Amino acid sequence: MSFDVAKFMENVKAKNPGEPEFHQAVEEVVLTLADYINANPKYADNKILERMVEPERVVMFRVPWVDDKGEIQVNRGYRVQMNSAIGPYKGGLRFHPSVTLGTLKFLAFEQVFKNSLTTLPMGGGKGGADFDGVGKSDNEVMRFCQSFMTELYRHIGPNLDVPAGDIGVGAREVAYMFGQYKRIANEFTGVLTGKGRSFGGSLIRPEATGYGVIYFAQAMLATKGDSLEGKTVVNSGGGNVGTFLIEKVNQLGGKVVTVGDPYGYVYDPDGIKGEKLEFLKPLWTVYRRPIKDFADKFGLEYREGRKPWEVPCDIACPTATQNELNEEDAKTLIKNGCKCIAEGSNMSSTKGAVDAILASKILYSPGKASNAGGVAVSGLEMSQNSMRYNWTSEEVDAKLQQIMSDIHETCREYGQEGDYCNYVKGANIGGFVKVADAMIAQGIV
Ligand code: 2IT
Repeated sequence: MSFDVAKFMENVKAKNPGEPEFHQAVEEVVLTLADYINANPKYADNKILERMVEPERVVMFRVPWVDDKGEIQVNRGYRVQMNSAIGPYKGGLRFHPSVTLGTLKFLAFEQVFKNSLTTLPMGGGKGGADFDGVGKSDNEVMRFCQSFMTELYRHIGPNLDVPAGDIGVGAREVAYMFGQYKRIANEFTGVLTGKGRSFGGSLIRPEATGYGVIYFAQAMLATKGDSLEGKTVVNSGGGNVGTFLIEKVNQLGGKVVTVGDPYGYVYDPDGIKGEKLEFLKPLWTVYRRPIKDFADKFGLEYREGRKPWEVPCDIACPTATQNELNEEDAKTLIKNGCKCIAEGSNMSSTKGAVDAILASKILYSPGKASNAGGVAVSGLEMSQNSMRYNWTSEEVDAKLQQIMSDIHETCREYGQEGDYCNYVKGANIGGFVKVADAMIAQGIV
């Protein structure tokens, strides 16, 4: 049975109307997998892709809560349990007004491949709500998180589904949700990751995604005999991923000259370091404040309504959200001499951008490979919780570095084409094989 991409995508679109991001994520994967699947007929015979695009389970629920004025608010909550062939569902929760079922299906689909690449036993899932934490008081956020968990708790568990943070869900939200789970389930267990240190969180989990992106970039550069030393890096996000990415670039002798938010970006030709970086770290993740505050505080240039990809650089790191880098941005980066793009956000680039970047043959890693450090350390947090033991920062960081290096090797194994490595193809095939073989072994379930 040969695999027909066009027909497959037609079915996916017909069955999942109004979910353009899900279509985009699936199409990218099936286009890069088609040759491999045709060369290995067991995958088409077993309808593996047809099964993988169908979530094992989706829950959608009402999240009612009362704001500080005493008014009733209603949000919509979700958990997409995409694939559990190789482990319990694992993936973040996103709280953002843009969240829809389609967004979470795309993220859950990506997560299946990413988690497989980490080498750890984790299936893929994603969840969240259309809740906007900006401008909400601590008590409002707590009440929302408690209401969200009051429904979600019956669908998750340490051997079933282990959520974590994502956009709009940081240490504070995870802690409130953990507290509510513990209270309702009457059990102290590692049911969420990204927890506080004093109740089962792992060292290096906050740093893991940003550090991991740079470890991956380092591995890509090393294939060209190059390093981060002396490099100029352009970065978009000022959240958890972006800030720790900046820290790692600084440690390795490079400099990061931009940080942004949906409204604009700050340009700092000297590089964001020292006191500036320490101010920046909690600005969004704790205080949910706009990036303009950063420019104002240090007298830096704020470029309103613009994106950082116009700044000439050696390396570009999108760390904000999906489709933040379009075809025009990609062409501008390449024209200005950018040699490496390492994605920190999930599906950072539009299809047009990916095509332009691949055609240029510069070093390019998709988010599912280079941002896997976050979920990898979540997997290590689960291991530590199960052992009732904590590793030191050095131990966790060493494991993170090893995992990023292993992911890089897997991408090369499946993506090397002569002296060029197509990391998109490598990550998709590498992530697919383990899950697909487990699904075949487990029968038609
Ligand atoms: O996109 C991601 O990999 C995450 N938001 C982290 C997921 C996790 O379970 O740590």
